[in-house]
Amino acid sequence: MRVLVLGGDGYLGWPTALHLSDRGHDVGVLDNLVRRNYDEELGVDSLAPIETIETRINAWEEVSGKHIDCYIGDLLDADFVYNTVREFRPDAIVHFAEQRAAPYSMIDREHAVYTQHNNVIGNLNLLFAIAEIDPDIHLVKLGTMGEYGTPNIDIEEGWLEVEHKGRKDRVLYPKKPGSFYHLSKVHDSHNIEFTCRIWGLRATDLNQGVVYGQRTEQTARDERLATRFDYDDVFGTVLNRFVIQAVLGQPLTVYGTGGQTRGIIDIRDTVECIRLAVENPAERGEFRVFNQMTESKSVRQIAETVAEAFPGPVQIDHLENPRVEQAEHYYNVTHTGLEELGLKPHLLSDTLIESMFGIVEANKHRVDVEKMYPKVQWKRTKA
Ligand code: NAD
Ligand code: USQ
Repeated sequence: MRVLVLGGDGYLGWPTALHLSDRGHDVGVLDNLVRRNYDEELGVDSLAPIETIETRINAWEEVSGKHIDCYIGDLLDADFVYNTVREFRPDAIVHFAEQRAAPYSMIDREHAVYTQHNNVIGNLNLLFAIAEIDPDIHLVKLGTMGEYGTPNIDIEEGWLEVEHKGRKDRVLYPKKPGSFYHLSKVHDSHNIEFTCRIWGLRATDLNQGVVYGQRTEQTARDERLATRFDYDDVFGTVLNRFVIQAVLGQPLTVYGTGGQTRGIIDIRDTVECIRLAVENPAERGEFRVFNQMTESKSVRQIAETVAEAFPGPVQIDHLENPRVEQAEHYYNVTHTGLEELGLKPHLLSDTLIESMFGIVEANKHRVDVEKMYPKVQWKRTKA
């Protein structure tokens, strides 16, 4: 199949492009490289060095003999989006290209507006391009488990059967997101469902949990193929941060009691989930939702698992939570759709965590410890 990966220079987009290319698909990547600018803005950098997109693509061609097309441009530029879709003629478009850090979206008004504008309008430009150029294109869109929040009932895969005053209907699962970033994904989901229902587009919304890990079968083939590995308080995600903190001898930064529970997924499963979704498209008119996570863990359990796997002493600190989120809550998620398509999950294990220690050890001189501590506060009003 011809697959266009939007956000193909990012943490997940790049390894996904390689995974799809390795499996014989004709792959193109699109990116405006803005993620590299956020690093400059925040004064941080990926823990493991990453090459330019051109070097990465050339290295992949050298290693695998396979070519990846590259489109540098912004999803906010509708002409660019239309031209790229016309030129590449994809069967499927995998859409990773959004501002994805919850803390970034909560810095101030400007960052909240930027995040929602970038994400919602970029996605909308894409929906129009698909509808007007080729409505058969299957959109595989990255959503997030955080769209649902932490409701006191089981979380279903996107849809909920409701019985109300004696009548029944199937409705989109109610959303209770926890940041302006997570909200942008809710808005996207609604826009996508609308275009499936009204225009007959076909889409898969992948509500993904927090991803961990840095190496995949393909990126491990050459150092130049490495994907980014973020440790800072804005873009670093919880498990990756804890692993890095353990190796540096820094205390693990559990926010609050650590009772908050999240769905998590290994990066090797992320790339495989995308392949499965692409190779098994939704029907025309179908808005299909999968919960892309393999297990649930509380932040406290994640910290304890990392501490147990690390061969030296590890201190676990409980910081005042900079976010506003439920500390102790019910969390039970249905996530059978991708396993039914054939996903064989890699569950969190000591060996996986141990395999990450080496990458951190080799690059620990690059860490700015100051950037570990959370600075962005969710609260806006005094008292
Ligand atoms: P990332 O920031 O590393 O990658 C996103 C890429 O999109 C970047 O390379 C960026 O330059 C590009 N981009 C952003 N806005 C763009 C625009 N307007 N036009 C063109 N390119 C643009 O993020 P990631 O961690 O790889 O996440 C990818 C997707 O997966 C995001 O949509 C994110 O919400 C979702 N997701 C990520 C995680 C996670 O733990 N990393 C978990 C669940 C869902
Ligand atoms: N947390 C800590 N200590 C830390 C960092 C985080 O306790 O040092 C806690 C947070 O308070 C939160 C949880 O860990 O309760 C997850 O935080 P995170 O920063 O790892 O993840 P999050 O902000 O939810 O965002 C990440 C990705 C985002 C994706 C989301 C999936 O950045 O793109 O959408 O995970 S989910 O959480 O399922 O919505």
